[in-house]
Amino acid sequence: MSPSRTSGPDERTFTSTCSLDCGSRCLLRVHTSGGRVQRIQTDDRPAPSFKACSRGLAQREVIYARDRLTMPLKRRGERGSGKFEPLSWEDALGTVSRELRRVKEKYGTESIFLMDYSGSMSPLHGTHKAGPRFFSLFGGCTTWWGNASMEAAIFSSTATFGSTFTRNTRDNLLDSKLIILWGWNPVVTRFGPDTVYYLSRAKKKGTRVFCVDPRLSPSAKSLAEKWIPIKPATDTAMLVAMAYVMIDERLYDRRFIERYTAGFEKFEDSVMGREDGTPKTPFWAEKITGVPAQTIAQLARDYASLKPAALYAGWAPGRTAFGEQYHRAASVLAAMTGNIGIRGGHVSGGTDRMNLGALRKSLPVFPGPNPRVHITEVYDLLLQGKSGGYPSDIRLLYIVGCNLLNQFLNVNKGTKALQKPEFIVVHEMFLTPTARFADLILPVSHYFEKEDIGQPWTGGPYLIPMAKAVPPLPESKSDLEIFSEIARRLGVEGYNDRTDEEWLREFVEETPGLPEFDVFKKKELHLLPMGQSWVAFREQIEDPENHPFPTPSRKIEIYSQKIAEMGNPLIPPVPKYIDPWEGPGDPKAGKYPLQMVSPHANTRVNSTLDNIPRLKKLADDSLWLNSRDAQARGVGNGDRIRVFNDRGRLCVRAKVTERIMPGVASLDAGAWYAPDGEGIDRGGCVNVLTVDKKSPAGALPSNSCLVEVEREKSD
Ligand SMILES: Nc1nc2c(c(=O)[nH]1)N[C@H]1C(S)=C(S)[C@@H](COP(=O)(O)OP(=O)(O)OC[C@H]3O[C@@H](n4cnc5c(=O)[nH]c(N)nc54)[C@H](O)[C@@H]3O)O[C@H]1N2
Ligand SMILES: Nc1nc2c(c(=O)[nH]1)N[C@H]1C(S)=C(S)[C@@H](COP(=O)(O)OP(=O)(O)OC[C@H]3O[C@@H](n4cnc5c(=O)[nH]c(N)nc54)[C@H](O)[C@@H]3O)O[C@H]1N2
Ligand SMILES: [Mo]
Repeated sequence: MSPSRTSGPDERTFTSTCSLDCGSRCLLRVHTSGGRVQRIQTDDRPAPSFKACSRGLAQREVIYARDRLTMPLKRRGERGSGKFEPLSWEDALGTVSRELRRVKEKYGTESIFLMDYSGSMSPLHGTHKAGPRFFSLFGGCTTWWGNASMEAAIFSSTATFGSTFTRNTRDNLLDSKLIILWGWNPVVTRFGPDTVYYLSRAKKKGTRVFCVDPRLSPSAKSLAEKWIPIKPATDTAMLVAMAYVMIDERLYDRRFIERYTAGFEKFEDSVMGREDGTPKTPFWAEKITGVPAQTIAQLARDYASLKPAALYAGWAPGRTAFGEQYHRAASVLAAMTGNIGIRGGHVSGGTDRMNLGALRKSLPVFPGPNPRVHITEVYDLLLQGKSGGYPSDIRLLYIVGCNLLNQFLNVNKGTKALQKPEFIVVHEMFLTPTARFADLILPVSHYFEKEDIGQPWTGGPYLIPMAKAVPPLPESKSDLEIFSEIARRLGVEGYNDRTDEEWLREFVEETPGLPEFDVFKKKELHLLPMGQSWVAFREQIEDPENHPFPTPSRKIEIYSQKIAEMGNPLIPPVPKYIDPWEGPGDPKAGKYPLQMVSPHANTRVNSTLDNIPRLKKLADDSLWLNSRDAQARGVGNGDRIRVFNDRGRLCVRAKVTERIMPGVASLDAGAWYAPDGEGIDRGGCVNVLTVDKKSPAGALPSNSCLVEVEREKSD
C-alpha cells in the first residue's frame, strides 16, 4: 500500500539531516502526520545555505521502500542466493548471542571479525560506534584498519604537518587568485553544502580555476577555464615536475621554505636528479602523465605567481597505488608557494578536515588491543587466516553498516571469501549484495526513526539536531539497541546504561558554546564558536616561535625522519613518483590497455540508495569511453559492452564521449553487484574489476585498475 501524502490535522515538522557517509550535512525539514513522513523540504534561504540534494529529499522513498527489511531474517538457501525466512527478534538475538558465546569459548575472540563501516556517521548511532563498543566489552575481536576514502591523505598530513586538520573554511576561496581542482569534483561528490557556492562566486569574480582530472567532470565543465586531462595514478609525476619548474626558474618562496619547513634540500636533490641522474622535468612528466610539458610548466608558473592560491588536492588521486606520494607532493607545493596558514591559500594534500574539538564527543568506544587487518586484505584473511600470516582464523563475521562485497576491492574473491566463516551476521536496512551472504540479518532503523546529531565530516563548523520524526518501522531497531540486547543476554556489563536522549544531552552539555540541550534541540542549526571563518595553521605561520607544527622537527616535514625510519623503499621520506601497478607502465597494459577510475555517484552515497527507483532513474551507470577507444573497438554510444580483466567481467552501456581522455575509462562506484548465471555482473559493480592490494602506506587503490572493453555480441 502506498503511503498517503495528504497531511492530517496532526501535521508536525521535525529537523534532521542525513547521517550517511556524504561530505555534506544539509538541512532536512521532515513533515509528518499520522506517524508517517509525508514530505521533506530543505533550506530555502539564498546560498550559502544548507540546501539538500535529491538524495536527502528522497528519504521518504527510502524509509517506505518496498524492499526495506522489517523483520529479522534467517538464511534458507545457499549463501548469496538471497533466500531467507523471517524469525522473531527473540530467536534472532538468541541465535546471535549463542553464536558469539560459542565462537568465543571454542576459538577465542580473535576469531570474530568486526566489519563496521560507513552506514551512519552520527555521534550516537554511528555504525563505527555501537559495534566496537560492544566488542571491546565482550573481550575483543579482530577488526580492520585503513580509511577507504583518504588513508593516503591521513598518512601524508600526519607525517607532513603532524595533524589531519588541514582545512580552511570555504569562504577563503573568495580571496584566492587561483584555484586548482585536482582530482576533485565537488559539484557531484559533495564536500559541504557551501562549497559549490563559493567556487562559483570565485569564478564569477574572475578567479582563475583549473581542473586536473582524466575526465571533464561536471566541476571542470562548470567551473574551470581549463581542463588538464591526466592519466590516473600519475599525478605525483606532474606535481614533482611543477616543483622542478619552480626550483629551476627560482619561482618558489624561499623565505617560507627556510622558516617553516624541514628537509627541502633532500627533496630538491631528488627533483633535480642529483640522486638518480634523472631531472624530473616537465618533459619527463609528459611521458608519464600525458600532460604536455608546456601545460605543466605554465601551471607551475601560475601557481607560484598568483598568490594566494588554493590547490585542492582531492582524495581520488590518493586512492591509487602509491597515492600517499601524491598527497605528500601536493603538500610540498603548497609550502613552496607559501600558501599555508594564509587566507585564500589551502593546505593541499591535507585531509580537508577541521578540528571540531569537543564535538567529537560521541558514544565512547573503549580501546582494545584488537588485531587489525587492512581493508584490502579482509578476503585474504577470511580465505587464508593464520596459514596466510594473518592474526587469526575467522569463524564469525559481524557486519554493521557496510556493503563490503560491493564496495571493497575484488568482488569475485569476496564471494568465495564470504563462504568461509561459520556464521555471518549483518545489520542492514536492505538486502544488499553483502546481506545476501548473511546467515542472519537484523533490520535496522532509518535515521528519521532515532534521535541524534548531524555533524559534517570534513568540518564545517555547525551542528544539526536530528529529531526522531517517526517511530521505527516494525520491527527495526537501532544498532545500539541491538547490541544493548545482545549485551544483556551475554551478561556484558556497562554497554548502555542510558537512554538516547541522556547520551545526547551529555554530548551537548560537554561541547563548549552550545546552549542547554532542550534549547539546542529547538534550533535548526548551530554554528560552532570556533567561528565562521577559519584558516588552518594560521598560528603556526604568524607566530612560529610559540606555535610550532606538531611534528618531530616542529616544522612542515618535506623530509620525514619518521617515514625514513619505516625503512620501506616504497614509502620514501621525500615524495617521489613511483610507477604504479595497474598503471600505464604495467606490463599488463598490453592485455588490458584502459585505465579505469571509479568516481562516486551523484545519485548514491557509496552504494547506499542504489535500490531507490527515483534516484536510480537519474543515475549515470554507463562506462565513459573516449571516441578513439570506442571506435577502435567498434563500440557506439549506448551500446551494451563487456568490461573485463583477469578478475572479473561486467556488463553496462557505453557512453562515448570526448569528456574523458583516450586510454581511460570511468564507471561510477556503488551500483549493486548482480551476477548472471555465467558470473558476469549485470549490475555494473565496478569492484568486480579492481584489485585487492593495498598501497604501501595503506591507501585503498580503487583508481588503479586496468581493463579491456568489448561490444556485447548479442547487441
Ligand atoms: N554525491 C556523492 N557525494 C559524496 C559521496 C557519494 O557517494 N556521492 N561519497 C562521499 C565519500 S564517502 C567520499 S570518500 C568522497 C569522495 O570524494 P572524491 O574522492 O573527491 O571523489 P571521486 O568522485 O572518487 O573523484 C573525484 C574526481 O577525481 C577524478 N579522479 C579519479 N582518479 C584520479 C586520478 O588518479 N587523478 C586525478 N587527477 N583525478 C582522478 C575523478 O574523475 C573525479 O572527477 O565523496 C563524498 N561525497
Ligand atoms: N571502486 C571503488 N570502490 C570504493 C570507492 C571508490 O571510489 N571506488 N570508495 C570507497 C569509499 S571512499 C568508501 S567510504 C567505501 C564505502 O563503503 P561502505 O561503508 O560499504 O558504504 P555503503 O556501500 O554506502 O554501505 C553502507 C551500508 O550501510 C547501510 N546502513 C545505512 N544506515 C545504517 C545504519 O544506521 N545501520 C546499519 N547497520 N546499516 C546502515 C546501508 O544500507 C548500506 O548498505 O567504499 C569504498 N569503495
Ligand atoms: Mo569515503
